[in-house]
Amino acid sequence: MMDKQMVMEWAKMLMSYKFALDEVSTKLTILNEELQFIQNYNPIEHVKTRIKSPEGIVEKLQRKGLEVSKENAAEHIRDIAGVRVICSFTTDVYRVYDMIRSQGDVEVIELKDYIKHPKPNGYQSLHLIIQIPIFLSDRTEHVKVEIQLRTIAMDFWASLEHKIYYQFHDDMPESIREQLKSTADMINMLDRRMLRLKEEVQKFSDEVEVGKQPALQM
Ligand code: 0O2
Repeated sequence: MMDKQMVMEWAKMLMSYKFALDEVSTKLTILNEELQFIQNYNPIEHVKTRIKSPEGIVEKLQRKGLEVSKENAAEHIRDIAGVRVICSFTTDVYRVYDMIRSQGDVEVIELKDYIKHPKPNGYQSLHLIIQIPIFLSDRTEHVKVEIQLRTIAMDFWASLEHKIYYQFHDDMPESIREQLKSTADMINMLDRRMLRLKEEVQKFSDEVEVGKQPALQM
């Protein structure tokens, strides 16, 4: 149970995470709009942000066997601020990752590639923990943000798996576990086929463009 003073302190801490999320969202919007302008192409389908609730933070600290304190939360809970970036194709996921990590004020402190190395249940995503500065009236704070990047198809799978997991926890029936794994494999195949299809279509449009050039020069 938190007293009034503690509630105020936690609210202040969460405010910093909210500002960090605002910064990351703005960065992603700028990158997407710039690419739309220059190349007429958006690598990002959509972005979702969320701040973990104080109850969620307390529960995660307790699960990790840590004392509930603001300091432990800031040090050990790295997904207080979470951003999920949904892209059309796997190539876009890595493209957005490259753009994020090359921003001057972004420090990538951890990378987990569950696309190249899916989890045993089939989960695929690229996870980053980044640290970015936020500039307050009297100080600069360096705030951690978890970014999950995945394709629309991977997101479709992960949303259903998340719901199923919360229903069964560790008692998931074997048949459900197997179906989740086999649908994850289908998702992987679908992503690869969609990418091949897109590349093939791109080749056609490039040829049309090349074919057009002499006509344009005439
Ligand atoms: P929620 O409810 O989404 O916030 P850590 O956070 O570093 O202590 P871990 O497991 O090492 O714990 O981190 P990891 O692997 O980077 O996973 C963190 C988040 O990724 C999870 O947050 C989920 O959002 C997502 N995730 C990881 N594995 C799975 C999975 O198998 N299925 C689905 N659907 N999502 C997954 P939380 O806090 O567990 O949950």
